[in-house]
Formats: sequence, C-alpha cells, structure tokens
Amino acid sequence: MDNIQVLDENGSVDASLFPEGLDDGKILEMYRYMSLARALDNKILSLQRQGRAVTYGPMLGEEATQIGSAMAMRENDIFVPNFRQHGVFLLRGMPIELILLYWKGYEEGCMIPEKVRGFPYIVPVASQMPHAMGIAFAQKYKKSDVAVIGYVGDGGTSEGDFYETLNFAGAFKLPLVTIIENNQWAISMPRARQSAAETLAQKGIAAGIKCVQVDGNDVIGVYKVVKEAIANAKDGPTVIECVTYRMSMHTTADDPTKYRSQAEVDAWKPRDPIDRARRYLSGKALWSPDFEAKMQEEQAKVIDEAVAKAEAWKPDPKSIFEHVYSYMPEVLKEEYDEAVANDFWQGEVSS
Ligand SMILES: Cc1ncc(C[n+]2csc(CCOP(=O)(O)OP(=O)(O)O)c2C)c(N)n1
Ligand SMILES: [Mg+2]
Repeated sequence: MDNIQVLDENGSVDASLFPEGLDDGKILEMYRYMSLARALDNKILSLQRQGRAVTYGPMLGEEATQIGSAMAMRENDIFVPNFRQHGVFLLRGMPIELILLYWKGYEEGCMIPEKVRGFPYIVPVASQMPHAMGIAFAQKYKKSDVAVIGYVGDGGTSEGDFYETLNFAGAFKLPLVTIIENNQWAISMPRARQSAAETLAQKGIAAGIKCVQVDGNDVIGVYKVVKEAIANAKDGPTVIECVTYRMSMHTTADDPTKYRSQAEVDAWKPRDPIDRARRYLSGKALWSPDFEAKMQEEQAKVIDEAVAKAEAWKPDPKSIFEHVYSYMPEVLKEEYDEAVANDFWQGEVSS
C-alpha cells in the first residue's frame, strides 16, 4: 500500500509525485483557505469561551486534510462529514454565518445550501458512513458520474457502520471515497489503542477496496490522492487515510492535558500544514509578510461580519417543529397547533 508525501516539512516537493494540472495559483488558494479555516476555528473557540457558541470541536492541525480533499472535489461531487470538517464546508462555499448558526445551536445551521453539495454535521460516530454509501449507491443506480466523499475519524473506523459501509461499497463497486481523518485521538483514546492494524487504510483491503495512506499535513499530497480516487470512482471505491494530528482539544468539553503529553503535541508542531505550504510559496516568491498581514486582515473582517450576522439572527421558536420530516406528520401537527393556540413560547424567548 502506498504512503504518499509530495510536500515535505521544509516546503520542498517531490517532483515525481506532483499532481498533474495543479498550478501555484491553486496552491495559493489552498493556503488562503487553510488560513481562513484556522482563523474561523480560533474565532469559534473564542466565542464558545465567552458563552456565545455551544460545545465545539476544533480542527486545528487538520487543515491540509480538509482543504486538500475539498479542493480535489468536482463541482457536483457530494461530501458527507462528521463533526469536524469546518474547512471542507468553507471551501465548498458554505456561508460562514451558517456555520456559526450551527455552532450557536440553531438547526438552521443544518440547512446546507444546494450548491455546497454536502450533508449537515453528523455527531453519532461513523453513522454518516452508511448514509454516504447509500448516496453513492444512488449515484451508481442513476448512472451519474458524481463521486461521494465520506469523512470518518480514526475512532470511527472501529464502528460496525464503518465496516458495513466498506463491505457494501466494495461488493457493489460504489463511487465512494472514504477519507479517514486520522488525527491520532478519539477523545482520550490514542490511535495505538484504537486498533492493532498497522494502518487504518488497510481496513479497505478486506473489503477488496483500493487503499492509500497519505501525509495528512501535506495539502498537495492530500489533493493528489483524493483527485485520483475521484477520477477512479466510476470504477469503484477508495479508502484514503490522512495521517494528521489533532493539535487542540477533542471539544471544548474536555481537557487533553489530562490524557496526553505536551511533548507529543510539540513533536507535531514542525509538521504544521500551513507553515509547510507557506515555505513552499515563499520559495516561489508567492508569499511575503505583507501578503500575510493583508490576508489575515481581510479574513478577520469577513469572519467578524459573519459573526455579526449570526448574532443578529433571531430564531423562530416555531422552527423546532420543522426540518425533521419532509412533511409534518399528524402527531407533530397536533403538537404544533396546540403550541400555536397557547402561544407557549412567548415567555421562553422574550429575554
Ligand atoms: C456512536 C457514538 N459513540 C460515542 C460518541 C461520543 N464521541 C463523540 S466523538 C468521539 C470520538 C471520535 O473520534 P474520531 O472518530 O477519531 O474523530 P475525531 O473526534 O478525532 O475527529 C466519541 C467517542 C458518539 N458521538 N457517537
Ligand atoms: Mg480522531
């Protein structure tokens, strides 16, 4: 099984592996998106600490896995996330204020604009994978050439849902690209205790699925393997393990210092995906401190404007009855009518 790295920690590329058709303009765009994702991640974390967002799972350190894979998708491809793919949503054009609405606890943040071609954040671990498989099955049935990209964590690969998905996808040769975002931790469970398998990608072998491991902090490498998997999706599935690291906490509800050492975290710092892309761009004279300052200023402005919009947004309490079913079942309609008749939410939201 291949283990791919194109862009190393010093910002040098392996020319023999460089993806066809990838130009520096696109690498610069990926750098911008990785930076935007990091800035948004920081912002949501800070909002959560101020009581302005709900429990949040940061993506710090996983930018290359997310941006490289999202950049490799074609316009009509569909992605199915878990709960940590904020960067994928961003690159696919999800308005930032909608991302923020989700993390403020409003179900409207689950209403993904059609053009994003993605499903809402999904929290029950690995439950998104049978969905991704079903969507891929539908594409094959309809003879569409759309590929489905399903994301799962290292912990998620221990779930039955994951194995069932791979088995079905392999047997039916579905256009499913499974991206294992191996960030080395499943809350407090380290990768070494998660599975005795030498790699997580090799879990595809038993299902007869092509599999590959890639340096998940190498945005060019991730782009390359996902692009190839999507190009091959019409002939069958691929499992891609992106080897990365969760630099931050699992969510704002836990304290990683209780279960992992600072030395381990520090050892991953030189492998930072954004620093690495910056070194590459710098070597090509495509990056400068001025460029960085201007970009960061613009991105902070975009994020602040989205925060202002999300915070000005007023929820309609009636919406608790919506969005679960495509139509309102009789039993829910009765509750809805009763609530309207009694004006039951008036006091609830007046503060
Ligand atoms: C079915 C199920 N079991 C347990 C949980 C609690 N839980 C939430 S995230 C998580 C760990 C997930 O780890 P991983 O798949 O590696 O993804 P990561 O959080 O690292 O991105 C667990 C156990 C859950 N949400 N769903
Ligand atoms: Mg994990």
